[in-house]
Amino acid sequence: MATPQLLIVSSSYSDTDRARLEAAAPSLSVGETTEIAALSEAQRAGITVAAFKGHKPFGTDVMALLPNLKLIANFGVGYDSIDAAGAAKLGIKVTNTPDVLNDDVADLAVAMLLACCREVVKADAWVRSGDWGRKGDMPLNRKMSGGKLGIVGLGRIGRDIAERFAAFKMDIHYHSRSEKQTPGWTYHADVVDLAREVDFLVVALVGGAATKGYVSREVIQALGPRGIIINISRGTTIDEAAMLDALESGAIAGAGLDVFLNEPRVDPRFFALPNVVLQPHQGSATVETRRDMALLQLENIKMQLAGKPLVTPVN
Ligand code: 8YV
Repeated sequence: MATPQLLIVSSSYSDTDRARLEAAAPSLSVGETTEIAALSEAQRAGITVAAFKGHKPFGTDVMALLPNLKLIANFGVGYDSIDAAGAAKLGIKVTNTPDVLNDDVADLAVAMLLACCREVVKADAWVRSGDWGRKGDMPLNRKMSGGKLGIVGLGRIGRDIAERFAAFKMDIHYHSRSEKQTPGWTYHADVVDLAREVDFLVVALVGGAATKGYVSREVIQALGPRGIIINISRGTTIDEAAMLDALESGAIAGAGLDVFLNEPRVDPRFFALPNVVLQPHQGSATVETRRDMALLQLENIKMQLAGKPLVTPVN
């Protein structure tokens, strides 16, 4: 049997994705990076490519266990779990799966803000529980169209989100490292100023150390009692304790969250809140997009194995 060259690191690949990876090269599988140390020295030495899907750390300590590793191909646009700078120093390339998921992630941001404003989840329960028949109409909710929307992080996904909300006749404001060419959206150099200005704040930052707690207690306070936060980025980008305090005290009105600090073990304080819409990190989780992400990851792996330039390198 040929020496396994490809290490599949995930327990969550679909059968189809896994079969495609296994067809690309002789492979070995582990569920998590923490299981790599248990492979034999010969197995670890044979690995040149890792197909990674997950959010547990892939640091240089793990990379050091794979002395001939040349590529970590990440399933996902966000690669904050991987120490990409450390990988570069070890001569290891990292790739991600950008762009193919922008539509779905942006769609979910819209869905969550609409769900918060129009109380879609509560309204569904109102009908199902029979309250409509028993109690009559539900109390009125809140208009989203025409509101003032702020985006923190105007990258590829942030821009797609802004374009969608612009179609809801919203006044678009944003904060990012630098001012961008936009169709009339307002730039704020200071994220606190942005929060003070808008009704709705959508967080579309990259994850990682540089953005940890970027949406701070001060930003959350500045958003104010009518403010709603939407997060489709990473749980780390918001000071989660400060956001929970603000949601509980009414310092902000609500939140729509697809990502959490300790996901999938979400802080139970969230479960008691009537003013949040909670999603299980499913921004990119449609059949169509997950297939495209898998194919892009696979394409990078095939290029590496063929000694050709990578499609979407990040380091
Ligand atoms: C994950 C994501 O990749 O692309 C990203 O950055 O967060 C997701 O699409 C997905 O949950 C698989 O782990």
